[in-house]
Amino acid sequence: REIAPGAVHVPGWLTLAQQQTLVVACRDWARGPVPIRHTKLPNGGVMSVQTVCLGWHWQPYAYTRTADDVNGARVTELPSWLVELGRKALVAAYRDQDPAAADTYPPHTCTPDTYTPDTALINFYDDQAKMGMHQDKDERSDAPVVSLSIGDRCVFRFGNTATRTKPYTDIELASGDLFVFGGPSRFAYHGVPKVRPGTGDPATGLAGGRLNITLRMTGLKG
Ligand code: MD5
Ligand code: FE
Repeated sequence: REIAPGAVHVPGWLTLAQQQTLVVACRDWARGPVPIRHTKLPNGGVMSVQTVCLGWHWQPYAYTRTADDVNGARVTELPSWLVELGRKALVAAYRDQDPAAADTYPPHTCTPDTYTPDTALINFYDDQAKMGMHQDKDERSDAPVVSLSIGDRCVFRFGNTATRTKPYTDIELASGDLFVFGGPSRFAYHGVPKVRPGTGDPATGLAGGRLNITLRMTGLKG
């Protein structure tokens, strides 16, 4: 389950009921006030995934409170039940895995008790969508990122902190899986080279595609 120091995969962590709740909530958040959209990059590119944000809006490559690149609206608040879910995720990935080392394992700046994510990025992948290798470094915090997957399976590529190329490890992520990226893995390169169409369970409420929810601490004030 520990793919690299601080990078912990917990397969099947979300119950079906939790996945259903998240799908319903994401459908609501996707409607607005900032509608889910393919993010336009400053270099003229357009991302193949569709994204909606809570708490802070990720406007490549900065966080803002209003979606100035979409419709100028203020983003939806991050609900406290997602903050609570993020803390439970750290318990499952870190504290439960090595109770003796407790909150010092692996080295990270947040215990589950102090983890206070203030943004969620919700990505929807259709059959063709992918995400190229990148680092998440727009946050001014090295607190862990919590990743929740729902729907179709995908290939998740976990790389290294030095280069966007090899060595990397390909991992299959399935519906309900939790992944926590903390400590020395927080700033590793990673991407999603492919989704596996038709591999999700319609009982989640997602008829097709893949949903990924990441909880993060931006380190920003205001
Ligand atoms: C996804 N999303 O499956 C992934 C899951 C993104 C993104 O990459 O930026 O929206 S989050 C994976 C992640 C986050 C932080 C660090 C690392 C991976 N890592 O060190 O590998 O849509
Ligand atoms: Fe990322």
